[in-house]
Amino acid sequence: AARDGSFGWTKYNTLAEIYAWLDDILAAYPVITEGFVLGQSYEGRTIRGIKISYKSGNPGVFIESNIHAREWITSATATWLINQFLTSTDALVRQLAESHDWYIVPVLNVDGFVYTHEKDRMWRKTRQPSDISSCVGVDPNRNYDSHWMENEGASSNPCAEDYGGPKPFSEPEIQAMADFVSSLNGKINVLLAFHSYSQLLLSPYGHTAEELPPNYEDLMSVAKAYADAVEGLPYGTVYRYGTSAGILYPASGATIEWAYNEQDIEITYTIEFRDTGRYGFILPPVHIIPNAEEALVGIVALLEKCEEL
Ligand code: ING
Ligand code: ZN
Repeated sequence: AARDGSFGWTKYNTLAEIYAWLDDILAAYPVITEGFVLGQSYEGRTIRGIKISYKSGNPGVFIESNIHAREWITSATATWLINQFLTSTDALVRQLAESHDWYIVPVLNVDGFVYTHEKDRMWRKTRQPSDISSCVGVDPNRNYDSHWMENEGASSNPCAEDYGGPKPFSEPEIQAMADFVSSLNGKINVLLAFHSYSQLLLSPYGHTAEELPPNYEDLMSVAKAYADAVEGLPYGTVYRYGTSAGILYPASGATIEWAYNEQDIEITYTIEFRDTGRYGFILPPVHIIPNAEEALVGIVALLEKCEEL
């Protein structure tokens, strides 16, 4: 648990350490926080989340983190944000924390995450075996039922890193996410999916570069607010932004695509955190707090910009 000193932001934590810390947080803030269970993973682990709500009826912000197993900076950042939303004394952070309902899942791909700690640091996918191949796992960020497998946005080869799976929602973790977000019934206004690395804000669409989303201008002005806020910090970190298919590569069946196209959540981004490739996924722990500070000022600016729309 947090009190015995095993959890912190000067190192990367295991799933057990994150869950023990989450229990401490839920116990310390019983009025403002509520734990929720998203569902069970293929290997039977519980996928947990936390809702932070200072008052009911606030606009909802959903944060999905560590859908890709090796992207450890994402859960380190998500847990740091949870702590900030509960403990920050900064007036702007407090105001923002208190005026939104936060739903945060620090580790979505729990099986893959444990596998990166115990067996293979560079694992990306889930851990469900395939019926047609000896290769294991599906790219969970290609498994949502939204333009699934269209336009070469995912691979049909089970050995590929971007394998879309045998069918949409074949992965229990992704089905659980979809069921939970749908059950919130329009209460989510903003959905952020945390990834690493590349320092990018990616908006829909991922399934095509031929077309732009209807609120493209808004998505870009909100992304610019995030990037400008990060650049305002003394670290000198630069974020670029654009649509997934436009500035990165075509990708179908991703979380933000499903949330935007099928759930009518109008503000959705994939955020690719530090760095730009020097360390890549194996980002040294000294980056955790600076990266998290960037995420915090970015999200504050993003939500402020949303209020102007
Ligand atoms: N990148 C994301 C990926 O799933 C992405 C980029 C997300 C593209 C969503 C399109 C839509 O490939 C990483 N680093 O995982
Ligand atoms: Zn990723």
